[in-house]
Amino acid sequence: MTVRVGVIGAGMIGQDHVRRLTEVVHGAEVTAVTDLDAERAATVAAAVGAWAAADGAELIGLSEVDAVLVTSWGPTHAEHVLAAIAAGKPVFCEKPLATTAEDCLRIVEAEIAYGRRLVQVGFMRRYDAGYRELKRVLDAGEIGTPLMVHCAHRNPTVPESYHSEMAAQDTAVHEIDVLRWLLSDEIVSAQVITPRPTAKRFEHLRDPQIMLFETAAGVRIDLEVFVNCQYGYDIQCETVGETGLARLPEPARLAVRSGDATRVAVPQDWKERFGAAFDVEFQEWIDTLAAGGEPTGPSSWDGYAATVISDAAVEALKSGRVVGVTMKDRPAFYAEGAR
Ligand code: NAD
Ligand code: ISE
Repeated sequence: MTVRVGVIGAGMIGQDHVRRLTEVVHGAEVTAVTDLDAERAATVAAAVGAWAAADGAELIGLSEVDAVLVTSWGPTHAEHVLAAIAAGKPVFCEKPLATTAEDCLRIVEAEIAYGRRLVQVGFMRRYDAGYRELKRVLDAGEIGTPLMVHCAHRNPTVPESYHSEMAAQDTAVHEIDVLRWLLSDEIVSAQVITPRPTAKRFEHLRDPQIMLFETAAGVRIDLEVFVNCQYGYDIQCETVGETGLARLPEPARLAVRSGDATRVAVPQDWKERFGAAFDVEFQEWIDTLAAGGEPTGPSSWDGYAATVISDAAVEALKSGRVVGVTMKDRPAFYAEGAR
């Protein structure tokens, strides 16, 4: 069975996912596209022989759309995800699930009321081969009980519209999700320290930031978020356990020896660094839907948790204090192995 996907938001990542669903993933077809910019929607739709819908509501209602992909701006996600649930259609939502904890909870409640998982959130790192290997090693107990995790999330530059809160909400949110998953643990507090700011930033931005998280089991995580590092898109993750250490591998790149030096290129953006992870993420999503199953990737609950924890980090940045994470109890619907 071919899964017919409607795409809401034909910007940078929306266009990349349209290409992926059309050229890389087996068993999928993009049948409709919409965007606030109607001309953009028409161009992207025409290139793949899809219908350019007037808006998200029309797209979700189309009988030619079996599943919905939301790649519009974050504040619009909740509206589209809730509409897809109301229509009983599976929906893949790029991160964040929603920009407020309240909206995330509305989605969680709507999905529970529907009685079946429909939502998957686009935390693609869970599909990266390196992170999967790291999880296998941790789960197998090969480095003993995890005690500390040292991470870095660096972007070469960010646009002027990127503000200090986005370091948690837009950037660190990937580590927040992947570390909850890697450690099978929950983050319970956040603190943010601000080193000397880089001169290579827009004046309004606090950059870099060091985020310190603690988990329920007492694991300490330090995360450097540095979004104007200049040299590349660099993701580091090292877990220290009682009997060893496991480090995320560097992406495979050719090593060029020339003169008296060895040069290995550093990826320049998330598309390059996580391209293969996105491919796996979408293939698995489509395969599950084609088989009539419920999505197995990051859930609405994971989307809610990530938003609550990044909100705590934002509060920690503003207050300079250690901020406790206040989260609802996890519903049985989302318990591990429940579905
Ligand atoms: P973008 O600005 O390039 O594209 C967003 C598009 O959505 C624009 O074309 C805009 O006109 C359209 N849009 C906005 N509201 C809409 C609505 N209500 N209905 C229809 N179209 C609408 O942004 P982007 O970089 O593509 O990011 C989109 C989303 O993807 C964001 O939530 C972002 O956080 C996420 N993202 C995820 C990753 C990742 O690593 N997983 C990377 C980049 C972006
Ligand atoms: C962007 O939205 C992403 O999701 C990237 O993975 C992240 O590195 C970047 O900082 C965000 O702005």
